[in-house]
Amino acid sequence: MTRAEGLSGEEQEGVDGLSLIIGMGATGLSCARYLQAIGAEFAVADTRAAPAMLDVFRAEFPDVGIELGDLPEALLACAQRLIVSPGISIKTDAIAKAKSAGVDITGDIALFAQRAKKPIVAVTGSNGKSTVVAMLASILRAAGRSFGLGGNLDGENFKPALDLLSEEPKELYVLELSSFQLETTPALNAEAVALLNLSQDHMDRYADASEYLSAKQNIFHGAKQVCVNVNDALTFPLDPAIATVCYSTHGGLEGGFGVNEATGTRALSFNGSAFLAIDRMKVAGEHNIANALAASALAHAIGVSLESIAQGIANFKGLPHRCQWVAKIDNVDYFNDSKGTNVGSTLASVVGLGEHIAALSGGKLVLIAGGEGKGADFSPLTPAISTFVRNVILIGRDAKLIAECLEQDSYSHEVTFAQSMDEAIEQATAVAQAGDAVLLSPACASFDMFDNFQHRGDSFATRVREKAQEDEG
Ligand code: UMA
Ligand code: ADP
Repeated sequence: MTRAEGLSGEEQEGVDGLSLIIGMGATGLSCARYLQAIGAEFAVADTRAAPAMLDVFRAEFPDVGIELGDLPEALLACAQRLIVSPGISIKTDAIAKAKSAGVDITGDIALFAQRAKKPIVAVTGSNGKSTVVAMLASILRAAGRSFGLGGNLDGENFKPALDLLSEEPKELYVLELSSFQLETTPALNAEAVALLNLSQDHMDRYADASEYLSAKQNIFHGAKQVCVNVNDALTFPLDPAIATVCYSTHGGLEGGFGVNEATGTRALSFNGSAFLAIDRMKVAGEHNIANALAASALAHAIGVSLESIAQGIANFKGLPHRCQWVAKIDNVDYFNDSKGTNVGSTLASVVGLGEHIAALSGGKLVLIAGGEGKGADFSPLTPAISTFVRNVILIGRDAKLIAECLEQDSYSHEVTFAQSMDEAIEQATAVAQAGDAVLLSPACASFDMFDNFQHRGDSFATRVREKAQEDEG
């Protein structure tokens, strides 16, 4: 057995014996780098015959065993632990069997939590996670605090959590965590956490909503403070003894964060006193007010001043692929909300943008939706579609399922199908009227047609920008 070097006895325990990393994506790579750096013994496996990063692994870990295809039960059974990537379910037969045989099932976030020497601030929820951690990062920059930012977050800020441990030491760590990551994290022991909201998602991985919620609730284990939305009971920790920092999206809140409406200028408030006029925020929609309140509560929990909180929120410009304006063509605005990957997120953007467009120009939305539905029930979308959407254009594998769901309700909807993103944009352009907005917000995952949601959003934005140029030319 290889002894991991430079670790305390307790730290040693978590990496003794053979670790089998399952998944050769970004998480698997960060685990391999981490285990190599501490001198632990490990092998790697992936259920795919040719994962995209195979060559990277072979080049970086030439002496490490790699297993591809069906997970070999014998190898899993003789490992001390399986470090399972979030993209593969721990219910997978071979993994479940290994678990029953007593093999420890863990993940990169559990390893991170055991090793991190500085406080962790963590965010989960069905929607708004990336926005809240990015807002919190903006607040921490305004406060001059040093921090590592990672976890489920995508884009240029993207960094698997374990990679943060090889960087310069920081004052604290900010993590976005998915339910998949939390499933394998029994004790995060964070300084401050928030479970922002819960709406249906990933029903292809969970038996029901309560199993999904219970994975998310792992974020509370060992937390010193929990930021709760007093309007949403699902955001509360199970243990009432944990300290809470409260926020409310409905009005001001004594002893917590809220929204002051009384003076005529809507403002974020603490203890009922305004600290930032909402018209100074650069991201629109009621959901972003909820996100700003959650970020404020988390920042407050770790001792950041209201002044820095206000500055950080006012500085925050929003993230790509989240209701991002792309171009205006013939007096129609085009928005990319490719990160609208579930029903709750698309609902928030249809309502948020729909209200905005209605107030601005009296216009409506043309909605491009569809993809891999992940077993979702799409019916919660129908009242909002009926109110704000002129036409729905459906793409992807589950387009028919969404259409059937829209047909079943008492509202009437104009629905068409498109075979590609370009065709969807052509149809949208043809039906949109001056003052309308075209919104890509699929309510689905992208993997049936695209590499990921960024690829889907880029396909939309690239074609829309080309059209805008053709229009000018
Ligand atoms: N896969 C296999 N076989 C395996 C392992 C993985 O087929 O043995 C497939 C999965 O089905 C998946 C893909 O490989 O489609 C990637 O899985 P992975 O676990 O290797 O993913 P990583 O590249 O490590 O990225 C993961 C997160 N992805 C997922 O949870 C699917 C990234 O979040 C995250 O940024 C990264 O870890 C670092 O923490 C992305 C995401 O889509 C943004 N997250 C989902 C979401 O937000 O809805 C949960
Ligand atoms: P996540 O990281 O949880 O996927 P993001 O911050 O990336 O969330 O936002 C993804 C999409 O979810 C946004 O484009 C928007 O449509 C929607 N959204 C953002 N914040 C919220 C919220 N607090 N409640 C509901 N929907 C939201």
